[in-house]
Amino acid sequence: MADVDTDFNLKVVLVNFKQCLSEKEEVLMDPYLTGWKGLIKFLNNLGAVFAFISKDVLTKVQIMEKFRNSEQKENYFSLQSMVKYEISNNLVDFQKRADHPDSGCRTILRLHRALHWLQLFLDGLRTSQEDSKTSSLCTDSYNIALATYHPWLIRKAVTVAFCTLPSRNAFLETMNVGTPEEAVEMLSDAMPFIGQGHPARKCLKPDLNLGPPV
Ligand code: 1Q0
Repeated sequence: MADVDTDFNLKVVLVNFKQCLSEKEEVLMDPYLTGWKGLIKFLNNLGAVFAFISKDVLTKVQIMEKFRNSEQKENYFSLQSMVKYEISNNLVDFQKRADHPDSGCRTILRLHRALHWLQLFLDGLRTSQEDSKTSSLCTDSYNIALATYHPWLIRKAVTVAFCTLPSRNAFLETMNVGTPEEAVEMLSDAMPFIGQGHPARKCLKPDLNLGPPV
């Protein structure tokens, strides 16, 4: 089960996500979940205000780990094999959350939307001025990638949590990859492969008539 200790190094996390993508452009579940566990470490270091976010992510990672430890584990080897298996066995709710409230498809879709937020946020951090506010960078990326999918109460709670974030440079230092300048350089190297995760988002909408899993 998810074993989340406290050290955080963004480079290690990004390497995990890089390892997700197989030569056949499949997204492999185990390194994907390991990458997420790294992000949970970071969230845990941000303080109590972020606890509700890290709890939600941990729950979703645990749902996926349960599949990977079940008799069906081979079907959850990659995101693609998971989609194929769950769709062909009617294991995904499309109209309302009912018979399969915690399907792999709905769970991964939510994690993947959050990774889109992260991609936008890290790019904002990389390209912004030294005196930029992290709360504004976070809010802008949140509004693009996630806010549409969250109810009013969550949107408000998230906005309040963003206001407690450290400054841009302090943030870059928490990445544990050297000085803020070195962190920016590392992010510049990493951004192209972060974008490569997108084939996975396509595979989570296998039938456009059905829409995304609810
Ligand atoms: C840096 C600060 C991090 C802020 C995180 C921003 C994302 C806000 C997400 C808000 C989630 C609110 C909690 C619950 C939401 C759920 O309702 C929702 C839907 O799930 P369900 O089952 O109810 O349908 N859940 C989600 O949308 C998933 C949200 C996951 C958020 C994951 C955020 C990952 C952040 C990691 C921190 C990485 C920072 C990177 C390091 C940078 C270093 C310079």
